[in-house]
Amino acid sequence: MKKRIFSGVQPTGIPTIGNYVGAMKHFVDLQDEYDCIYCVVDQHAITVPQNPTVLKEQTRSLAALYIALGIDPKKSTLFIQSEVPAHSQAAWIALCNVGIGELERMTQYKDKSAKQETVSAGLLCYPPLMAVDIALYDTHVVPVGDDQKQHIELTRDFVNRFNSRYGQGQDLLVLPEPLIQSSGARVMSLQDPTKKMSKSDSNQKSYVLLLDEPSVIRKKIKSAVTDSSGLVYYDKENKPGVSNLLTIFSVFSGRSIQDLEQEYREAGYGKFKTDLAETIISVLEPIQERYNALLHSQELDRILDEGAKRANDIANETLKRMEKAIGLGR
Ligand code: ATP
Ligand code: LTN
Repeated sequence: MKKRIFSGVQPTGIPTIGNYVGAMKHFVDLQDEYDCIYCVVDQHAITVPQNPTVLKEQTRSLAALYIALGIDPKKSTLFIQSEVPAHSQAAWIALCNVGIGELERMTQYKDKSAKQETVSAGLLCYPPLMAVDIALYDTHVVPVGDDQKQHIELTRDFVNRFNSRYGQGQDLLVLPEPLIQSSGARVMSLQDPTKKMSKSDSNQKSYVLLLDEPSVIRKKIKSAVTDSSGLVYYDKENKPGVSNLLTIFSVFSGRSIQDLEQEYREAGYGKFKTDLAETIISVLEPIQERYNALLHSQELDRILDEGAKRANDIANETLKRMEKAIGLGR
């Protein structure tokens, strides 16, 4: 039997090329080797304030984008988190088996809570929900970007604790492993290459979105921060901007960084950026075409209905197993 993969993306905006390079591109590549389950984690999105109409639109849009990127519903399961109630039911159990101190140590919580006027309890309690997203599907492998490493560690701690508290010598839940790519696991902001590229950044020039038009992509890449040396080579410490662009170029073109350095070292930043923008556009254009055809189709609803059905079947079984072990119900 194939090993199981689970991963999720929040519908907090249109995904950036950072989401693509760090996670979503690999979701597609992993479909043949694994039994993949991918999720639009809308319940995670409401840990910070969201406009209801926009959230609904972004949820559908993200689902369409997953398929446009190449998630094949014949191979993989795609569903929306809130359509599988077992996630919130199991999250309560996880919350009762995770300490507040563990949650307060999460760097994503520290970063995001610092940006909020009022911090919801949900923002603090987000990692146990993520832990059960993963555990409910007996997941072996979780492909994510580098920023999620700490959440996967917490998931592993929860699974180990749950098994030892309630398993009576048996593993009730599967212990998952993160899968973090060696290159592109942390794409940086185009305006401040010391910060992660993020779709919720207030500066639109800091990211390229997967649905940006070619003219916008050209402009954003052109205005990306570099340095004054004029030479194109990889040196993360001293040339963070250029190194970030090289990483993006490498993933989008399938060429090695060394190969790109050889061609562009003395070509000037202008030529380097023009070619990078055209490479990104050539990958994104067909994705955008498929996305536009899918967004309002009944096919998308059919795929999501089928995905929710399969996800509910698997998740309910695990939830029952958890409840029984704990002694909940009659
Ligand atoms: P937000 O910007 O709203 O905080 P996000 O983009 O950080 O959200 P998700 O949409 O949930 O968060 O991320 C989906 C996947 O993309 C995760 O696996 C995450 O690790 C990865 N990811 C996010 N940003 C980057 C980045 N800059 N580089 C590489 N991978 C990333
Ligand atoms: N926390 C992740 C999104 C996420 C996720 C998951 C990723 C929610 N549930 C389960 C992998 C597996 C984020 O903020 N990027």
